[in-house]
Amino acid sequence: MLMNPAGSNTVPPDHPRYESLMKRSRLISGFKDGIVVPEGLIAHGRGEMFDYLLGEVTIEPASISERAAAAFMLNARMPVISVNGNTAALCPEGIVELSSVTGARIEVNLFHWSEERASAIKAHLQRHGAREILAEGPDAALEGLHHNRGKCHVDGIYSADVVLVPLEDGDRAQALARMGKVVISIDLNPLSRTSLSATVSIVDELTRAIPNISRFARELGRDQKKIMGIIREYDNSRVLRAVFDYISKRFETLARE
Ligand code: PTJ
Repeated sequence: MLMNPAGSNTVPPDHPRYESLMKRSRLISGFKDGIVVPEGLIAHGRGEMFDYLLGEVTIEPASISERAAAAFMLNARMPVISVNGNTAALCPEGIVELSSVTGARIEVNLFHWSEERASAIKAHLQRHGAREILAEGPDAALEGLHHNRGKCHVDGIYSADVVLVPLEDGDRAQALARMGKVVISIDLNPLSRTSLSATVSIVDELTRAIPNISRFARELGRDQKKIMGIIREYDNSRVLRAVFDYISKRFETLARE
């Protein structure tokens, strides 16, 4: 039986909702440690709801996006993984692994900015093996976002050509897209502005998506021909249509059972 990181309670591994309860537990723990904001707990609930619609599995269209994400990141001049409170709490080891497989920088970017939280998230990622992390002292602003949400680093997403944004706010995803970057989103809501404005929309749960991208990146290695082929053939509108189709067919099937 694993200890529940949120406190003294334990989550029995044979509980049918074990995985889900452990994710909540990680977020509550992150909230108590000043990593996750209260809004992050609400955002997670919304994500859980969409995950139910997908059947809590990586569906084929998401897998196609995850493979494309790996290809774009491997082909990038400067790939950056943007990490917020929820991402750091849920998947720190996965982020560190993906950064090492793809050579992407890790940058802490927050919707609800505070220097203290950026610092706490950086320390949390370092405890999970991350070395270089851009966090405190942002020195740039995303074009068109003249408030805290625009804060970033010149050596991070500001100059990146490919940016992975898990659980991103729509305004910031759109600002990055307007700046001409390849935006790879991970968002369980296929209707969010983030999913609709990304170059590669991964409609999958974060802790499934991140290791999947790492696996695809490892498989692709330095096979430039394969990488370029995947990039050329990738069609994000087709992927999003396939997600809508999957959800509606799943409901049609359930309705007939
Ligand atoms: O740490 P901060 O200050 O940067 O704030 C982070 C949050 C998540 C609070 C902030 O970015 C925010 O408010 O995001 P939104 O606009 O609520 O969007 C979050 C999106 O992520 C929603 O569409 C959710 O469905 C989705 N989501 C939530 N949990 C997961 C998820 N998608 C994939 N995996 C999840 N675990």
